[in-house]
Amino acid sequence: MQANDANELRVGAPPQAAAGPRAVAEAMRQVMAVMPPSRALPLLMRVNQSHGFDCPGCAWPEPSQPSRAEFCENGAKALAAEATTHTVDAEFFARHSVADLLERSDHWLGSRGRLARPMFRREGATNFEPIEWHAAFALVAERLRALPSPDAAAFYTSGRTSNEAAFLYQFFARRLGTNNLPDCSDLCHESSGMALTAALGVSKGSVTHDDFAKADLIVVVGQNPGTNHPRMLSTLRDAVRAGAQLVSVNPLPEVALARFRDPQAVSGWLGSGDALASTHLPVRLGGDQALFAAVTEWLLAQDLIDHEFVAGHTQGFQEMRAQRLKVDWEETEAATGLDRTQIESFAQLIGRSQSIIVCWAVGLTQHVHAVDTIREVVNVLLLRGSIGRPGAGVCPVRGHSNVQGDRTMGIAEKMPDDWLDRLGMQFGFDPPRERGLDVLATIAAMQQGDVRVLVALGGNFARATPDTRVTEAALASLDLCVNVATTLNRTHLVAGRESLILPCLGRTDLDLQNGRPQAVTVEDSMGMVHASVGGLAPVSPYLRSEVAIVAGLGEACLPEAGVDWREMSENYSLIRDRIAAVVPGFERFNDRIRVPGGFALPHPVRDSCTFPTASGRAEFAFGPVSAPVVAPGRLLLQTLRSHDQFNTTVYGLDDRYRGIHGGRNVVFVNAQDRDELGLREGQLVDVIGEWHDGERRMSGVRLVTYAIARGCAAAYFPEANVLLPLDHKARGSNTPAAKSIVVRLEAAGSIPGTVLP
Ligand SMILES: Nc1nc2c(c(=O)[nH]1)N[C@H]1C(S)=C(S)[C@@H](COP(=O)(O)OP(=O)(O)OC[C@H]3O[C@@H](n4cnc5c(=O)[nH]c(N)nc54)[C@H](O)[C@@H]3O)O[C@H]1N2
Ligand SMILES: Nc1nc2c(c(=O)[nH]1)N[C@H]1C(S)=C(S)[C@@H](COP(=O)(O)OP(=O)(O)OC[C@H]3O[C@@H](n4cnc5c(=O)[nH]c(N)nc54)[C@H](O)[C@@H]3O)O[C@H]1N2
Ligand SMILES: [Mo]
Repeated sequence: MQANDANELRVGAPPQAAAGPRAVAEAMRQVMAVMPPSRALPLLMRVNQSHGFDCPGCAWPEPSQPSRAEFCENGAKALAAEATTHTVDAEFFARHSVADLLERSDHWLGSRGRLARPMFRREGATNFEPIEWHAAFALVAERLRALPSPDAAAFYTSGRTSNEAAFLYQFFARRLGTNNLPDCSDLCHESSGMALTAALGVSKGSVTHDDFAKADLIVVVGQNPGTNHPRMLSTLRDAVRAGAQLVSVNPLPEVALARFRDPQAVSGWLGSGDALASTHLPVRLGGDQALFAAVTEWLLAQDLIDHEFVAGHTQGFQEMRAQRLKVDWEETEAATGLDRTQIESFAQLIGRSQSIIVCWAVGLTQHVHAVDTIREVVNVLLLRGSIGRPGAGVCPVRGHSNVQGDRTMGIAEKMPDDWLDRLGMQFGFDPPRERGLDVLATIAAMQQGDVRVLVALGGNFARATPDTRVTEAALASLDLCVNVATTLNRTHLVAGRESLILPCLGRTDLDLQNGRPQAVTVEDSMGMVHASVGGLAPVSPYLRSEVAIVAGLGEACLPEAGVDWREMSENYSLIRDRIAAVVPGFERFNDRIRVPGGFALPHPVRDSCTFPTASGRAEFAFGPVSAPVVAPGRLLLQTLRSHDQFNTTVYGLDDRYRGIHGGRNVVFVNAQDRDELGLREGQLVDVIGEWHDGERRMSGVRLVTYAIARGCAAAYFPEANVLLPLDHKARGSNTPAAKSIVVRLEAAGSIPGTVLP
């Protein structure tokens, strides 16, 4: 495959502030390049408005009073990719063989435009050919029926899928008889869900948008909102203006956390913008558990504890205290790369603050000790009583715009028994109870030949998962892969001896069923559920909604299921009635989505400071504190996102906020580490992952000297997934440890090591 690189890489200094007029110009440029103004204008006027559609980008919530233009530069890129009038039609597939397409980069594939026809690749064929919808559904039904058991199929979901489509999809899988419902959340915030459920009894974040302005202290750990959740910057700016202090804990000095120029305000265009984080702690990768454990030690030693809260609401304090008072400062300094004074000033700030919010994203979740790390963060909030009241709490910032909603709808390999009971009662069947497969287990089952058919409702399984070569081989061995998608990606090409591409409507498209426009619903990162109504004319008459496609599969595969698939697909309110009967918190669902802004799902911790754990109390964690071990001469590498991508969809080759232009094939290294390793700025290196089963190599990568914590390195996802084996994953959550890869750097072209596999 071509690298996502134009070989024109230029490296400059990062800018002084994020956003500003440049961001508006970029947003406009992206949108205008791929559609006429008559389409662009209504698109931008409807995004994130109560009468319009939810931005298909990130999961950051809309404020209760959205501004007229409630979108950001990167939202605009997501909109442009979806609302483009360029199409990938039957003629395109006739012109380009699969072998040809496999040579193309992610950037090239994704920027061809919207998939416009259902396509099929027969076994052994060189090209995809058009197929009619009914024939595609019949083919899937035939292949599923031929399987030895329903568990030989797996049903993947990516986080853009609406609540309605997700609910129908999980019912379809369970009615077939399997809980094999892996999803992108397994690769993303699963560690947050595990940690929060164990500590607080609720898997979701406990703050709302309005809490930010009430906080004294906001800590952003392991997250780069300037790129990945740009609308969060206005929230942070407002909080700072209202008096909150902001601390960023990150191995990189992400520019957007330092200074923000609001593209929607005159001051942002003319002035130098607002300073955001007053403190930046350049922690080492994976050093966060040690950092928060040391903060705990300090708070305990200084007795800066909310004793009333601890006594009234928590369990495990004495055990935790005994363990954490033993924290060793020398080990802490080594693990965090920070010195004791830095850590103590941070602890002081925490000890002084009454209302603390900690935000994090995948910088915390993609580590071997991710679950323990998040529990350590929660320990600190519990000690300060900073949870379950206004202006305080946990804020795991989710990725995809409806990833949280998909989980709420039952997209998970294991749902609670009472949930399955209600599902079974609602549809008159007995849902399977054994735990299904998550993403990594699905790959293992494909390798064993136990999973033979993969259906994917969105996403890019081949590129989002670790060990690219191994995973692609596993995908290639499937009997059939079915991809419901908006744009072309590599999974569609590599997976399955037979492969189906089923083109669907996106969030921005007008979804007419039986002549009536349909709304779908989504849940944001803070548990607000609201409606989304697309308005643009679909680019091809062949497109079907995700709901209609799932219903089509249902009708073909499960005609005897005792449900009227077609009726539900013609009127999504009927699906919402079913959701209301099965999913807690969705009572009177159809009524409540008529309210602009939607409604909040119940959250016992936030609503009444009650903790639905087994003990009825919030649980302190007191297990061992750990950090990644890196041998001398090696670096710890994280994989991260550039400013010009949405996960595996690469919009462009720049990473403006880090000074990178025209290429993605880079590895960021600290100047001192570079010198100690005897390497030079700009030189081509091989990045080599060293594992128990052999090495994995990325060749010919440009070394970029960067202000990154000592001993650490960074390279872009998805390219760097080749370095990561499948068994390097978070304990407990099974999330690939994509932020914790021990590597060796070699000048490119030096003696090659063994390349496995
Ligand atoms: N435009 C755009 N928006 C997106 C996405 C996108 O690709 N593009 N992806 C969406 C998705 S699915 C997700 S999950 C989110 C991801 O949002 P982020 O979590 O912001 O994504 P990453 O780019 O992986 O950045 C990880 C950040 O954590 C830091 N970090 C890494 N390891 C550590 C660590 O050990 N400790 C600490 N303290 N910091 C660390 C990195 O330096 C970086 O700043 O964004 C969502 N929004
Ligand atoms: N090394 C490394 N690996 C990672 C990560 C990392 O930080 N480092 N991050 C992980 C994370 S946080 C995540 S969430 C996963 C993401 O994993 P996925 O969710 O599988 O990947 P995406 O790139 O978001 O999926 C993009 C594809 O979704 C399809 N699509 C887009 N919109 C729609 C829609 O509305 N409907 C349908 N049906 N399809 C649509 C398009 O075909 C597009 O090509 O990757 C993970 N992988
Ligand atoms: Mo994610």
